[in-house]
Amino acid sequence: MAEKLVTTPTQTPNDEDAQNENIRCLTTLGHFGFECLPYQLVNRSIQQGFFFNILCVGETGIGKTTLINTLFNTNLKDNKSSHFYSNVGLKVKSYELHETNVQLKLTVVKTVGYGDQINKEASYQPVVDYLDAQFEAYLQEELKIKRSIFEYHDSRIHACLYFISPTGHSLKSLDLLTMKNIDSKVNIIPLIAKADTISKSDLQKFKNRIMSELTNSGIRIYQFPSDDETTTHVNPSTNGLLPFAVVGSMDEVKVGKRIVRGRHYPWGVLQVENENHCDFVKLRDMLLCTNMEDLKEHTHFHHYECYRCRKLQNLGFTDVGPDNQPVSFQELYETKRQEFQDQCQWEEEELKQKFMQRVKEKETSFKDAEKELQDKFEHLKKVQQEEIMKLEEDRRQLEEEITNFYKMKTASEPGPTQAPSTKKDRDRKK
Ligand SMILES: Nc1nc2c(ncn2[C@@H]2O[C@H](COP(=O)(O)OP(=O)(O)OP(=O)(O)O)[C@@H](O)[C@H]2O)c(=O)[nH]1
Ligand SMILES: [Mg+2]
Repeated sequence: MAEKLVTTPTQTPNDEDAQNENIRCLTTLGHFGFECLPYQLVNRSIQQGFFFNILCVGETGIGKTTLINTLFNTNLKDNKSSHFYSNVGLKVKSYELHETNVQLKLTVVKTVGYGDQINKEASYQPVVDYLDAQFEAYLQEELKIKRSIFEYHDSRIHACLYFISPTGHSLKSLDLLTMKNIDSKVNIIPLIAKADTISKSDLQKFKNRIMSELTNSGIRIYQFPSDDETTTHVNPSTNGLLPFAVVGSMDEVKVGKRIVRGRHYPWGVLQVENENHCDFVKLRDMLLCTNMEDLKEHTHFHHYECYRCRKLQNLGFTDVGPDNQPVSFQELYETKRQEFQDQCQWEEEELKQKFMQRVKEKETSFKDAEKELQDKFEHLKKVQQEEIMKLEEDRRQLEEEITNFYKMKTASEPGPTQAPSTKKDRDRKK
C-alpha cells in the first residue's frame, strides 16, 4: 500500500480520506513555513517577468493595430499596410511593457495583405506555417541535449484574435477556411471588428449567426474555462458574449466632465470602455486579467502537445511496443537503429543487383552490336570482291573486243599497213 506522509506524525489522521485514497491527509498543528510556497512562486515570477504572444488575423485596415494599442493603452508604432501584396505575410514585433512592478514581454504578430488577393485559397497557409514553425522551434529546443532554459524565447502563439468584418451578414468563406485550418493549433478568440458600425439589434443577430456558422462548420474556438474556481463567476457568462464586438480608439474624448477613450461622431460619443457600448472591456479582462495563464496552459498542454505527439509519431517514436508493454528510449533507439541498418543493407543489395543486371544487359547489347557489325563487314567485303571480279571480266571482254576490232580492220584495209597495237602490246613494248 502506497502511503504518502504529508507532514509530521504529531497530527491526527483523517480516517475517511485515508480509506478512500490510501493517502493520509493531515492538518498541521504548528507553523512549518510551507504555507509561504505561493509567495515564493509569485516573487520568482515577478522577478523573471511574464511573456505573452498574440496573433492578429484580419483584413487590411480592419483595426488590428488600433485594437492592440487600445488594449495596452500604448502606441505600439506600426505602419499601415498596402492593399497590393500578392501574398499574405506576417509582421512580428516584440515589446516590453511594465505595469507597477510586473514586466510583460509582449509579442504581436499581425497579418499583412490578408484578404487582398483575388485568389484567397492559400491565404491561410502562411498563418498555419507560422504556428507550426513556432511549435517546431520549441520541440527542437526541448530535444536539445544542452537546452537554454532561461534564454530561450518561447514564441508559441497563446491567443489568436480573429477579426471578423462588421458586415452584419455572415462569415466569409476565407474566415471559415482559415479558422478551420488553425483551430487545432491556436486558441481562437473571434472578434467583430469596428462594432460601432452595426446597430445593437443587428449586432446580436450577427453574433448568433456567426456562432451557428462556426458550430456547423465544426470550428472549435477558445472557450473560457468554467471549471476553474477562480474564474467560474465570470467565464461562463463571458462565453455567451462571443464573438466579442470590439471598438478600438486611442482618441481621448470629453464626456461631461470626464475624459474617456472613444470615437466621436456627429450624433454622439462611443466610449470604448463602456460595457453598454461594446465588449472591449470584457475582452481586455478575459485576455489579460483573468485567463492569460489558462491561454498559455492550453497552448502548451493541448495545442503543442498535439503537435509534439503527431511529430514524434511520424518520426517513428512510440510509448508501447507491439506487446503493449512500455518501451524505453534506449530500446526504441536500438530497434530503430537496427531497422535503419537492415533497410540500408537491403537497399544496397537491391542496388547491387540492379547494377549487375544493367551491366549484363549492356554486355549483351554490345555483343549483339559487334556481331551485327562483323556480319555487315563480311557482307560488304564479299560484295566488293564480286564487284572486282565482275569488273575484271568486263575489262577482259572489252580488250578482246578491241583486239578483234583491229584484226577485222586490218583485214579489211588494202596494203601492208600494220594494225595499231593494243594496250597490251604497247605495254609489252615498253
Ligand atoms: N469605426 C471604427 N474605425 C476603426 C476602429 N478601429 C480602427 N478604426 C479605423 O480603421 C482604420 C485602420 O485601422 P488600423 O488599426 O490601422 O487597421 P489595421 O488592421 O492595423 O491595418 P493594417 O495594419 O494596415 O492592415 C483607422 O482609420 C482607424 O481609425 C473601430 O473600432 N471602429
Ligand atoms: Mg496595422
